[in-house]
Amino acid sequence: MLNNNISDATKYFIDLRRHMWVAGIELDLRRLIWQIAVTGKYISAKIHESNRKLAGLKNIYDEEQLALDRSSDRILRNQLEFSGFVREYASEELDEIIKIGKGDEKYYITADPLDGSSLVDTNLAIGTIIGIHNEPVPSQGRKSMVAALYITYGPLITMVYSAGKGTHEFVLNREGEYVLSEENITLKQRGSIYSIGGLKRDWTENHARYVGFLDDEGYKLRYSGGFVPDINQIMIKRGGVFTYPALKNSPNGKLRLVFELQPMAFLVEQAGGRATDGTRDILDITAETLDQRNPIYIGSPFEVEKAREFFAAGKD
Ligand code: AFP
Repeated sequence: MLNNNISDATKYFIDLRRHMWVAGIELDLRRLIWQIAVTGKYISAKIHESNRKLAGLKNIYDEEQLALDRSSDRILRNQLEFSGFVREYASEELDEIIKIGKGDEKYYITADPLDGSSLVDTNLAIGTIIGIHNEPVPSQGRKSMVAALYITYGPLITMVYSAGKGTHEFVLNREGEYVLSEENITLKQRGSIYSIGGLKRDWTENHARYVGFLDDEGYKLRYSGGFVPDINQIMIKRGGVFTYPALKNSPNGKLRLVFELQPMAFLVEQAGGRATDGTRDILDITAETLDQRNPIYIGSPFEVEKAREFFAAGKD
């Protein structure tokens, strides 16, 4: 692991490949993470090129445009097909897991190629979420997940990864290199912001009491509607809680366990935080189906444990 006291001037020269090498991450995994990070550049170029146009629209040459989330999926899939490290690819954009390797590759990928695509027209940040497993998915997250990462497409393009040796942020610079910006991100025991998805009128009693507690404690609301930037905010501000809860009319919440929740739980745990559905650790939940949804409370230890307490003591 690199020196924590590394100066700002020095750390900007540490690129992603060097960081992973110094951290002692296994060669194939390093190469795979690198290839996915590179894909972020192509997806970001696609976002720019789309000029906010979404599915079903025609471009200036009168050609049908693919929705950005679907074209991001294609970019990712094409890149990984030739990587030599990926046996199977499961994407939120596809109905089935597809075999993209020869059959002897080590890794299984889960991808949410472009999360928050409905925010593209507003010019808010959006992102890509990746999980890397050494067993077929869907399976038990903690047991099979060896790495996770997300890429944010905002004013800056950043990449946050963990291969089980801490969580680190890199910024894409003008030369096209991912350079280290935050090493060993460590969440505080307790933060001061909350992000809450779902309509208030649909909240369960336990959840409403929990939010009431956060309000009384003076937490500030910070919600963009994009899972990646909302989690990234907690990472970079070093604390707080994001929740997309069980709702009266959708008891499993909205977000997908395999594609969204488990990769983020891995990254947050590696940063000293926690993630629960109210009773179980997100990474301990076995997915029954690829598109399974679960409620989530994720962030600093204090807020996540408080959520567990409210659910343990509560009625619903
Ligand atoms: P889209 O990909 O359809 O924009 O959904 C984004 C998302 O899956 C996730 O990124 C957000 O946290 C969540 O939905 C926001 O949901 P609400 O619009 O219900 O707040």
